[in-house]
Amino acid sequence: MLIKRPDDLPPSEITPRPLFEGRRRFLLTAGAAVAAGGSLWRGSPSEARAAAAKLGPLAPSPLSTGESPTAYKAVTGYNNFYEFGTDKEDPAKNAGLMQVRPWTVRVEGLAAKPRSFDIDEILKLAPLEERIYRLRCVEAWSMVVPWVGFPLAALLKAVQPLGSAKYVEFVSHYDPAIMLRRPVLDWPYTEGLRLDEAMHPLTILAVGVYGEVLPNQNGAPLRLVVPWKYGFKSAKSIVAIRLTEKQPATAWNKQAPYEYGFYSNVNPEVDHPRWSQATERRIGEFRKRPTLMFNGYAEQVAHLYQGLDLRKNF
Ligand SMILES: Nc1nc2c(c(=O)[nH]1)N[C@H]1C(S)=C(S)[C@@H](COP(=O)(O)O)O[C@H]1N2
Ligand SMILES: [Mo]
Repeated sequence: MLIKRPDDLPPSEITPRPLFEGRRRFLLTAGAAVAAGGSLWRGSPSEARAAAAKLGPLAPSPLSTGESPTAYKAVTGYNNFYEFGTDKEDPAKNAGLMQVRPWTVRVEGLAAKPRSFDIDEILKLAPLEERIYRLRCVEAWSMVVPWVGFPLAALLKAVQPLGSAKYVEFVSHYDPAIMLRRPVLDWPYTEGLRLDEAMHPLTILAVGVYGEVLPNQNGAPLRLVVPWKYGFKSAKSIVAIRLTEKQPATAWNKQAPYEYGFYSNVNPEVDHPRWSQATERRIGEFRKRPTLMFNGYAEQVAHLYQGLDLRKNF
């Protein structure tokens, strides 16, 4: 986000992992078919997968978009996870070093019953669903991702937030032994939501993608997904979730406060200071498409921001 503008990134910059070649094409559990176009980015008949553990069976969610998911190899090979490098292909190359078991998530702060959860305990809190969501990166590209997860609200309710809790802070794992030490961001990566945004039924914790356990580069074993906000709000590899009274600091806002606000709702009318947010390039497509208000989720979330000046609160 600091270095390259989206339009400077040709698809040829991304090398597909040889791992995927010659393996069998995966069929979506929920029955949605990956578009079988010729290009790498649309998914070809020879598209193939690493052998990850299957999750499911997963009921299709009414909250899913009807759009075709972006190719598996783009979803899992074109990533932003700066702890593992700032190029899009770095996370897939480097995140394998991260140990995702055992994994503990502290859910703490202003709650009646704050406590730590083992990841396998979290998996049993609520039924897993497939949620096919649009993901709009602040860099003006987008994808459609078939996440597997459950509402964040289920985990928050388990600790009983106090009336004084107004915000939720998310803290990503940081291990300097295997991650970038250069302070590109103020590690650990942190993010935040208002409590009502966090409790919204569209807000999920994802543990899988494409019907399988989340690859490390996508934020294993547990990452946030907030589909109406720019992708950077969706913190990966979460180790702590904290209920707070004050608006938490966030990694990108600390890094460049005039460029990345706390809300970061997808908004075609409010440009990033260095580029337009009016259009986006869907990975796998050539022509740009218009960016939709709240990434197309206005009907479900616009009410959260009534009376708020979205230019000031960008
Ligand atoms: N910890 C952490 N979380 C992160 C990031 C990151 O660099 N570190 N990048 C964010 C950005 S900019 C985007 S667009 C999404 C990308 O998620 P994906 O790689 O699963 O598509 O993750 C977000 N979560
Ligand atoms: Mo992003």
